[in-house]
Amino acid sequence: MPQRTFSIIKPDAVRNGNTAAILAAIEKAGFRLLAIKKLSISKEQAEGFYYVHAERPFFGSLTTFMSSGPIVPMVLEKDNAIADFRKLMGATNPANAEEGTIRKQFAASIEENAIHGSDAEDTANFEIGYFFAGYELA
Ligand code: 3AN
Repeated sequence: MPQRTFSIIKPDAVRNGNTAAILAAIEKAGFRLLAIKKLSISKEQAEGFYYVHAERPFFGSLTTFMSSGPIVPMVLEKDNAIADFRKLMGATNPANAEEGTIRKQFAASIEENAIHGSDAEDTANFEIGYFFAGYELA
């Protein structure tokens, strides 16, 4: 059964001109692009998205970074999409990311790490709903 996951190409990767290369890697790995857009979000909107991290020491800088420029949120579909996409992204810290992963190729640091991917089905549902209306996924 196809599963949906949610991803964001983060401001560092958009700024560095890596959007198309990252999308190509995602499609090559077998994910279908169900919906995609490009926009900038406010600090408050970034805080709403990352509310689960509100108590973490990096919350302030993470939400400043995520509101620092355009991002590309998208909904992806594939069998086992959530786990497979986490594998394709690589470790949160690019220094620990495996060869061939998106973060190994495109991320500079643990915070500016090029891409986001949902970590579970309930968070995927929340994150998809945060950025996309139902009619955009029809
Ligand atoms: P992942 O994105 O791999 O699921 P999470 O959910 O632990 O990682 O963290 C969410 C985001 O917060 C990361 N993508 C990264 O941008 C940032 N982050 C995580 N850990 C740190 C850290 N120790 N210092 C700075 N930023 C961090």
